[in-house]
Amino acid sequence: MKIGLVGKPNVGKSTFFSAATLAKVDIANYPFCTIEPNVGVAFVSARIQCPCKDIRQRLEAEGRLEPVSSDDPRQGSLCEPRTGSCIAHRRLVPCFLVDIAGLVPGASEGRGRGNAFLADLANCDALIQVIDAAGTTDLEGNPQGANQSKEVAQVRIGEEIEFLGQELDAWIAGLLSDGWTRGVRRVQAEGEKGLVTYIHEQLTGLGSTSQSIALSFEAFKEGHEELGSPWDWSPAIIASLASHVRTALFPIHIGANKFDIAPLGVLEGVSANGVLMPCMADVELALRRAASAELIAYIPGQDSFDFINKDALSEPQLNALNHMLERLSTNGGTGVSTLLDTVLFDELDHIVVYPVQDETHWTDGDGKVLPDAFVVPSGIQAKHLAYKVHSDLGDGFIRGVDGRSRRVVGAEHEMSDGDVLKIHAKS
Ligand SMILES: Nc1nc2c(ncn2[C@@H]2O[C@H](COP(=O)(O)OP(=O)(O)O)[C@@H](O)[C@H]2O)c(=O)[nH]1
Ligand SMILES: [Mg+2]
Repeated sequence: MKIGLVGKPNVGKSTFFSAATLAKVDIANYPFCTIEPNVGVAFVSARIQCPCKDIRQRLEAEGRLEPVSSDDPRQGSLCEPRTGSCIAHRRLVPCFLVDIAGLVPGASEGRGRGNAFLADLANCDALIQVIDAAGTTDLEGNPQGANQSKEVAQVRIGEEIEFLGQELDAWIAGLLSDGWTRGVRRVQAEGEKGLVTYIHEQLTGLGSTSQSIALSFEAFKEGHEELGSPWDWSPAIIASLASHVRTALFPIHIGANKFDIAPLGVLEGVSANGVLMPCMADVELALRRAASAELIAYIPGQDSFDFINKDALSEPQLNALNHMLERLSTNGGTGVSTLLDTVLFDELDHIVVYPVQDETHWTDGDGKVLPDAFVVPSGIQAKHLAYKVHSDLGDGFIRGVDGRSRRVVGAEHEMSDGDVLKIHAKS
């Protein structure tokens, strides 16, 4: 799972990236992170509590475990995550983030990082456009002064959102136009179905499915009364088709950043082709740093934090933190984790499941409790999950056993959020 951060310069992409990926990660588990400096791991809290809670409840009920003591640093968690962590049964799971610099006018014509930029975008499962909700920068990212009126900020926001859409549209139109006339003539005997297949083929590599192309083609047709033969379509018609396809393939979620200095009500009437969330990336970064320095206890996503040791703080530090505390409560959090959570679990519809080797103790071969948490599409079938664990487990799949009900499940069993599954396979 890979989420790309994109946007014009100076909006706070790198700040968002640093804040979200601040947690120390054993990068040995993620080989490609060491190669690409702009790729990092953000830890997102699973929506369903870690199944180690069930283990604790069972053991406590059987009198084999004392209730959680107030000084337990793990606050009751019993699992041993290979990556991420779990405190108070709040299990953190990895989500890859990419800081994609290079959105400049003309990227679709190869300017700036042009094609490399677009290839980066195409490799992501979802895009978050970080925008400057305060309107403090122009389209090239040049500072325009901190105190912008709501009207000016709204105009800039509109331009900014349109700008990325236009670059993506132009890029897709370019991919479609390549060999268009010849291509569509070749499929003319197959009618519309052939045409949709042809478009799909032209765009493989962008994560298009024939279904998403078919749907966007319907929407495109509705917008045009008389289309005539595809080989006669003007560049403007192909551009319109590209725009419909882009909307289907690249919903763009928006992190309306610098919300701490944005004029009141600036997002009223702003619409996005995806989630729109106010964000304060630099507040998130400051809070996470303060938390790793053990000055505060802050759980990303929450709208408040606790001071750990006020006496250790200088007056400016205390003032700054109090100021941030106020911001958090008026905005309901910094928006950084909440946006990732919403995109990953709601928009991409992913769930967290726990493969184990021992269906009774929920351990792996070494006796580790619930070491792995997999982030997978909702409803993934047991056998597909097996493939994600190891190709041998997929190839040799015999049956699964649901860790909670102990029921045997078949290859096509659909997994739900928080499931624990033992996989039996031929070795
Ligand atoms: N007021 C405010 N400034 C921010 C916020 N996030 C980032 N910035 C500032 O915006 C500037 C550009 O940030 P950067 O992350 O380098 O932007 P990028 O070019 O999009 O990667 C820096 O001075 C940041 O400190 C925010 O939430 N609020
Ligand atoms: Mg940057």
